[in-house]
Amino acid sequence: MQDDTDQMARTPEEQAQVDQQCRSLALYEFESCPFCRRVLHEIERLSLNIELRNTREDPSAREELLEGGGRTMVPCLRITQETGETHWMYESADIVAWLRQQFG
Ligand SMILES: N[C@@H](CCC(=O)N[C@@H](CS)C(=O)NCC(=O)O)C(=O)O
Repeated sequence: MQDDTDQMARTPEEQAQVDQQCRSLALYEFESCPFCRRVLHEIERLSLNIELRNTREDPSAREELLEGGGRTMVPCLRITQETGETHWMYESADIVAWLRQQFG
């Protein structure tokens, strides 16, 4: 049975499908941010291959976040919808809840 501490296990086919879905996502973050760590922990628990964009190490990531999301606050999850529309989700609790709903 899956609980909150177990890492999610999937068949290779299921994981490939999840990997495909994750290609439309990117997490803006940096390591020393405790809110980011909370989201990164959930990403690991759910075995998600999500691109990480470090806003402390990569000025272009910070610029993208500011231009797209309107704030430099991290964590922020960039979600590109099938329509091509981009949604910038701030707030670690909202991101964790959304990831669990999509992939949990
Ligand atoms: N309520 C937010 C707090 C996030 C937050 O305070 N992030 C800090 C880093 S730990 C930050 O990005 N500060 C810089 C800024 O707001 O531009 C959450 O839970 O995600």
